[in-house]
Amino acid sequence: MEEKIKSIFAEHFPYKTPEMYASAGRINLIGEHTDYNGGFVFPGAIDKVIMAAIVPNGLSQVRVYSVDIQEYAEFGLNEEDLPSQSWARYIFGVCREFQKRGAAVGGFDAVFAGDVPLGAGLSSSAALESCFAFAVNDLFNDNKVDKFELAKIGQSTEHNYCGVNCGIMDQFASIFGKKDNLIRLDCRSLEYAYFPFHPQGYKLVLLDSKVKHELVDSPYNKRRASCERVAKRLGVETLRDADIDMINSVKGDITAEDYFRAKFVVEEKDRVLAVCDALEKGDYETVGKKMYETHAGLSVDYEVSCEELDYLNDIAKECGVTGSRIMGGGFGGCTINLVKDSLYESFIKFAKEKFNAKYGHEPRVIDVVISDGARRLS
Ligand code: GAF
Repeated sequence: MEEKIKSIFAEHFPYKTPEMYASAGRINLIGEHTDYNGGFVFPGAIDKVIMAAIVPNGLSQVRVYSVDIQEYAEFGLNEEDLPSQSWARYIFGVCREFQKRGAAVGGFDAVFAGDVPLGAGLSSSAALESCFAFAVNDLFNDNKVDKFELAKIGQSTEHNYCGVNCGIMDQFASIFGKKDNLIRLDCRSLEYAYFPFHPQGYKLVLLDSKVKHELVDSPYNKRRASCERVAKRLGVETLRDADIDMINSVKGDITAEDYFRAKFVVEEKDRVLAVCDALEKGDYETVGKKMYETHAGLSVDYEVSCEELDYLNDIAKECGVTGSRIMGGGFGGCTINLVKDSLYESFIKFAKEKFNAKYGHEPRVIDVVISDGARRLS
């Protein structure tokens, strides 16, 4: 991918050799919809990236070509210069968020491409934001903006330019990702710890339902609003400060929908910590059990699953897979599966056949390796 991007860059912008940057998509072992509730998450960066060739152009214009979408965008750096292409808004947003923080950004020329599957819930958008945030910091700010702020720049880009009121998990994982390590992140304090992840005798595999996951215009923001209403009713800042007894105590004053959303969040918060403990002991059976519990909660209480993802979860159960659940925001995308090595081949074969028989296409199998996050390549 690197050579291809460089050669396309040379065609579009022949005058100068660019610097190369990359940032990663992410998986999340457990802890969904907890980030914007101040809870814990447990993600890791993966070996699927967005990669960009970038060089400052001395103008106040950004000129950028997307290899995968085969589109070119050109925009200025003022608020009114918002580009019309939705993919370019991620880059524009990153530039604007640097400016809002008093950091430097000038015009630049860029070409980018990626292998983070789009719409699969692996956070290609966070990879794009983090790649450009890392590059702008390196090229215009001598890397003076710290990594926490880089993650926040990506998150604010989603809020202010892309219409998704997301939490910090995806951008944090993309920026802070470390090879062979998952990250336990406390989304309230942003304290984090790396957990070496070498599941002996198990594999992590994603099965993409190919139901397009798209958080823009999805009910994602509605889920967040439900949680905020319950927190407000309880008089706490976020549901991080609530437990099931507190939620039960206001059951009569909130809608049934809000009740079930909040119930899921407080249960999920505890599951993340239980999984971290289990991992430290090498107890993968408990990890897997919690993954199934998360799936049930996301499907029944949080209602972010779909028929295809529930079916993939049922198939995993039927095969005796250790753990399986919807991953990411939901509304389509992948399941993440923790599978014993000895079961891997037969599970994949069985899942493909059964899913194909019901939906007329096979799920896409995505093997992932836990890898480094944002970085300069050259
Ligand atoms: C999406 C969001 F971007 C994250 O912030 C997080 O809320 C996730 O859905 C659900 O855990 O990926």
